[in-house]
Amino acid sequence: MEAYLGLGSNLGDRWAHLRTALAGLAELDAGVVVSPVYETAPVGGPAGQGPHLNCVVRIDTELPPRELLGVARRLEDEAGRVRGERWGPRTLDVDILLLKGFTSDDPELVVPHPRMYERAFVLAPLEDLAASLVPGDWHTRVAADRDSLRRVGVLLGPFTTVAGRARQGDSGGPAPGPGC
Ligand code: GSY
Repeated sequence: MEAYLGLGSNLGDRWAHLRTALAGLAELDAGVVVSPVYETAPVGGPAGQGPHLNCVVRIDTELPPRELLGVARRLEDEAGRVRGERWGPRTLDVDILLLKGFTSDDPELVVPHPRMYERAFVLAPLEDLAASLVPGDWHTRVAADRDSLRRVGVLLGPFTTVAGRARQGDSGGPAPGPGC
């Protein structure tokens, strides 16, 4: 099944958390494609939080949705995520956004993700990966949000990075860590 996951981090070594999560997802299957990484202003939650790094990943997996959710939570736990304040700062978020051919309104796993179409930090990287999955009007609909994000680089590793539309100022990302 084709799955789209949103990754985010705004606590600790944000690049390392994203890289480790990607390595964990790459172990599931070879078919991992990752968008560029965006630095984004926090949406919701307490004031004073640092900016997030966000990207979207597409994987091709045989795992049933519930098991994929279990993997997402395990990766968050392994990043030392403390489940405290709602929408508070977090080392790692792994959100299931879309599963091709599957919808769910189970409160534990709502698919498509209930807030994804209001979030520029999801829509911008998702558009890089699969423009046809993103509503054409989002640039105007979530304009304020959209202005608060900028592309800051790419994650390097044993997966495909989608460059999207090249933009002046893209840094190419910081030096990769071990294994990436
Ligand atoms: O649901 C994702 C966690 N999250 C984020 C995020 O990943 N990025 C930004 N910019 N704001 C966020 N607010 C929440 S909650």
